[in-house]
Amino acid sequence: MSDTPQIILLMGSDSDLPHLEAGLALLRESGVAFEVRVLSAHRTPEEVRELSLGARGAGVKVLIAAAGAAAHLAGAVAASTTLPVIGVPIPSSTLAGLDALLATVQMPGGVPVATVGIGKAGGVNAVLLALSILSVESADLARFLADYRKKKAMAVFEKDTAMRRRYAGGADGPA
Ligand code: RP5
Repeated sequence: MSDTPQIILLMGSDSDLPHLEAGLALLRESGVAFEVRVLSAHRTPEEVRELSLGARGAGVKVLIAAAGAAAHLAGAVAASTTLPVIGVPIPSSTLAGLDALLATVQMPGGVPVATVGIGKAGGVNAVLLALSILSVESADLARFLADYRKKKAMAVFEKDTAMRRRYAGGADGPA
């Protein structure tokens, strides 16, 4: 695959990383070229704008922007590009991510941000959504995503088997 980053994942602070590591591991596994940046809508607004303005010309296909608290990063990115932008609300403040969710999802009409759930599951889903977008033109990625779903289903079947064994016999079974 090409070395040009297809996906850029931005986070507002390196303190957001623990919530994004599972998604980043998945991104690595996918084999898609990506770049990870720490840029802040409030602390480094010029750099956010510069990156967003140049992304399409640089061959980037999807941007993921993760931020907590007054999370304006995804919106600030979307303001300067028409590429797909996926926002991940990070639970980094005393409001546990509800603040970031509302700040990320409530974009004014005309400037879309596809917002996923708060925290780690959101980080994973943001990566899966970005890969889904790329899979429109990649049979390899479509296969990768189908395999991922199969593995998730297998994990549920294993848990189901374990649970049925544990409670086999119902009311008459072992405590
Ligand atoms: C947000 O403020 C960041 O995305 C982070 O979630 C939060 C706190 O940042 P730090 O003070 O830890 O750098 O912009």
